[in-house]
Parts: sequence; structure tokens; C-alpha cells
Amino acid sequence: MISRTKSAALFAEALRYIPGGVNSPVRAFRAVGGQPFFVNRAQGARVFDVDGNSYIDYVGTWGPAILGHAHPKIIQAVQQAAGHGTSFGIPNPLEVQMAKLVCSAVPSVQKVRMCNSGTEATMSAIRLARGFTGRNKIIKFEGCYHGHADSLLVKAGSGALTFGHPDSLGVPEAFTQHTIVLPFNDAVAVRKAFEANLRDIAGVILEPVPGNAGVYVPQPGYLEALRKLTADCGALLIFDEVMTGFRLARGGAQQVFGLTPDLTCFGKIIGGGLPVGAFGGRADIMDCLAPLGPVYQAGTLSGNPLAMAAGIAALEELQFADAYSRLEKLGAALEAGMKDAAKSAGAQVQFNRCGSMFCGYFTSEPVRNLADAMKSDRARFAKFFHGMLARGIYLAPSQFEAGFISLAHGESEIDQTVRAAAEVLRAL
Ligand code: KE4
Repeated sequence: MISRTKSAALFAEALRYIPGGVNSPVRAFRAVGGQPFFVNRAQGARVFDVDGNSYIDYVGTWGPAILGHAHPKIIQAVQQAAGHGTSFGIPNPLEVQMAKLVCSAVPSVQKVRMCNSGTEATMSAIRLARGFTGRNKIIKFEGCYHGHADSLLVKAGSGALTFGHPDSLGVPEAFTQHTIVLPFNDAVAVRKAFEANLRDIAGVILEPVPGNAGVYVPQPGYLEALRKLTADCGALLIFDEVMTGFRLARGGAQQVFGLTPDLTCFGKIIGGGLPVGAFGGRADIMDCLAPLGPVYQAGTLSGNPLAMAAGIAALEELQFADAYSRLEKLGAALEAGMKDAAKSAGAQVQFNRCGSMFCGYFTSEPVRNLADAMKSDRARFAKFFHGMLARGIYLAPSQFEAGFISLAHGESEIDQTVRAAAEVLRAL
């Protein structure tokens, strides 16, 4: 029996000082029950809690840890950068190096602006789209989560969805009146929204592979339809690749699916685990940003030298030719093993995967959008989650989150995970 007495004591103390005991809602385990463990350290594919337990980690700090935790190249880069100072608020060479890396990896990004979170990136990209087009309305999709900016917390995925109230209190109606929310994978709904709003739509923002209601993939032709509709109507196509950027391929989902958005949002991996966000795209759009243009955006710590150093180290390490083929191989092995485990246990599980992002839904029906995902049996997921945790496998503590495989995972981690899943599914 795993002991977590130190975690429990820490959580009790945390609850006194931090709302819900956590600094981000999903970490509180409220979607699966029980209490979170407190991590002491992380290394490679594993995290180690304060009670000395270790877990194979499929959360990967929600995406950034694609190389695994505490990668020596990242640690060394941060230590070296820290010796020169932790923040300048003055242009520094690392910002130029990061910008060149992003622009060279993602051809649609001619210019890029660094910020400090994915929320900032999407919030700023939307302001830029409105400023560039002179229009107000934005289309987003149910189940897609783009951070917690007011106008986007409308049927958001991730935490907001997990807690069953897709809209957030504290967001005035006026702040969301320009946000149109549509089902994902339904191009007809998008066409109708454009017809109903004529030339009022500034942009369409989406996760090209939604990873905040679990994981589901765009159906054939869907992304192409969005590209054509936005181009025909003078609206901008905004890919929120905070999660998929440098995750699904060096060029992100837009490389995998062969699309060219007008703007792209980044985060997570490009910071190597340190606070980061970025948004970039066509130069004619990006040049509308202050100080060049009339769209204001700023940030004290934007381009922070430590975040840049960590991100540069991560992106340079990912340039090894076989990184993504290795992740695909591990993902395919996990998918095959999990499907076999579910079949042998007679469990109704839909295992969705795109590269090294995955989600197992407890439902017999295919999951292609939020409505499908909502049919999953969350109580069974919670039991599965705890069964796996008891066997040293840490999955995302919510049915509506993605799992992530890193380059530090290997065949032995995958085998251990599949064996544990077979046991847990049989006992459910
Ligand atoms: P942040 O503001 O959390 O850095 O990024 C917001 C964001 C934007 N876009 C996408 C596609 C995202 O996945 C996210 C954040 N992802 C969640 C995980 N589902 C972060 C975890 C959390 O909120 O604690």
C-alpha cells in the first residue's frame, strides 16, 4: 500500500493558504477524487513524491516535458543563464535565437512575439486579429481550451469543463458577446456562422488537435474547410498550438496536416518547462503590434533569459532527426497495448491518439468532439486513474485532459503501463 502521509500533511497546509490547495484547478484531483500527491523531484519519465513514491509520468507538466524531466541540456542551460542574471527587461541575444528557431521551424510564422503563458498568447492573438481586421467576433469550438482570458472562457475545455460548468462566473456577458462557440469537426456549422455574421468575424481560433477535452482529431477535410472559409471571408485562421506546437512535429499540427494558418500560438515546450508563451504569423499582421503598430501587447518578463535558455535547449535537442519518429513509435506501442488490455478485459474504451498525445475514454462510441467526450463514464475513469496510480502510473487526473509521452519513456515504461492497465481494467 502506497503511503502519502507527507503529501496529505502538505495538502492540509496548502488548503489554508491557497484556494483549493493548488495553483491550478486540475491539479487538485477533484475530477477523480482523493488528494493530490506533492512532488519532490522529477527525472526522465518519472516523478517522485515527498513520501518517496515514484510514478511513470504521462502528464509531463501538461506538455512541456517532451524530453523528459530535468534533461541535462536544459538544466545546464538554465544554470548558465542564471549566472548572468535572471531577468533584464532589455533585449538580449537569447530572444533573437528563440525567434529564429520558431520562425525556421514553422514556415507560417514570419515574425513572433514572446510572452509568459499560453493564455497571454491566445488573448494577444485574438486582440491582434481584431485590430488587423477591424472586426469583433471570434469563433471558437466547444471543448477547446485556450487559457483563461475572459472572452474565451465560454464552453472551455480543461478545468472549466472538468468542473461541469463550462462558463466561468466573473465573466460579464458583455465580454463574451463577440465569442461564437461551435461544435468541433462540423464545417457546416462554421459556414452557417459566417453566413449569419457576414463580415463581422475577425478570426477562428482552434486547437488543431484538441487536447483539453481528452484528445480527438480533426476529421478529413475539416481543417481545410476552416482555411477556405476564413480566407474567403477575410477572417484570420488562428491555430492554438500551445500544446501541439513542437509536440506533434517540429512544425506542429500545421505541418502534420499541411495547413497554413495566419497566426499560431505557442507555449509549454518552447519554454523547456519555464513560464512561456508566444504568438506569431504573417509579418503584415504581426507588424500591427506595438511599438510598430496600434495593437498594444506587453510583458515585464517576456523573453525572460532563463525561459529562453531552457526553451532553446529543448528545441535544439528536439532537432535530432528521430525525435518525432521515436515518439510516434512509443505512442503506437502504448495505443496497441491499451487497446489489447481493454479488449481482453471486455472494457468499453475508446483510445484516441495523435503522435505522443493520447486519451482513453470510457465509452463504446467514437469520440470526435466534446459531445462525444461527455458520454464517457467519468466514474470509471476515476477508478481507473486511482488503480493506475496505485501501480505507479500517473495519468492526467481528469477524463478531459491529454496524456503525453516523452522521449525519456521507453519500451519498459510502456510495457509496465500496459500491464498495469490490463490488471486495473479487469478489476473495474
Ligand atoms: P497556460 O496559460 O496554462 O500556459 O496555457 C493555456 C493553454 C492554451 N492553449 C492550450 C491548447 C492549452 O492546452 C493551454 C493550457 N493547457 C492546460 C492543460 N490542459 C494547462 C494545465 C492547467 O491549466 O493547469
